Amino acid sequence: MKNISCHVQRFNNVKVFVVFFDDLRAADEKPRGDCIQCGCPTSWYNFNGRCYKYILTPQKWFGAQVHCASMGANLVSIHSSHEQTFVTALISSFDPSERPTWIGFNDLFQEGRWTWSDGSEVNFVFWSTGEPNGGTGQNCVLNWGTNWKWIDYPCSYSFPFVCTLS
Ligand SMILES: [Ca+2]
Repeated sequence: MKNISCHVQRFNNVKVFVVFFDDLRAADEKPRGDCIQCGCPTSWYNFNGRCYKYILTPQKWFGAQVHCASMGANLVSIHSSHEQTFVTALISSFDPSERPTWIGFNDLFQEGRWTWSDGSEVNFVFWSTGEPNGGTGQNCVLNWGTNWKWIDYPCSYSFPFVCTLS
């Protein structure tokens, strides 16, 4: 019984894997194994050994982080252009309308000092032109669907988000 199918898709000229569920009711056979979900729990997706999950239900940034933490995860941290492309492809595959999506980047603790909520090193940024520009009024970061770059935004707005297992 096959309940998932995997497709290779090009996004910004980078080859990524996208998984589609054909029949979630057939879940008595665990959908793991030979593709992108390898090593990840059901409905999490693997990129370079980490597991990612897209959450469609909008939440404020703090609520999103708490939701991720309730699953032993954090809001996603992004460390390369390939990872940025994977996360964006994951979002697009679940949400064709490509709404902006919270990521774990923030300067909540010290204005202008951007950190990841999972504590990982900041070794890659993908700011949109002119960003960040919100000062103390905008301390959380969205992956913005128009060009899929990052903008700072007020943390009190609700958006979908991506979690990553630690
Ligand atoms: Ca700020």
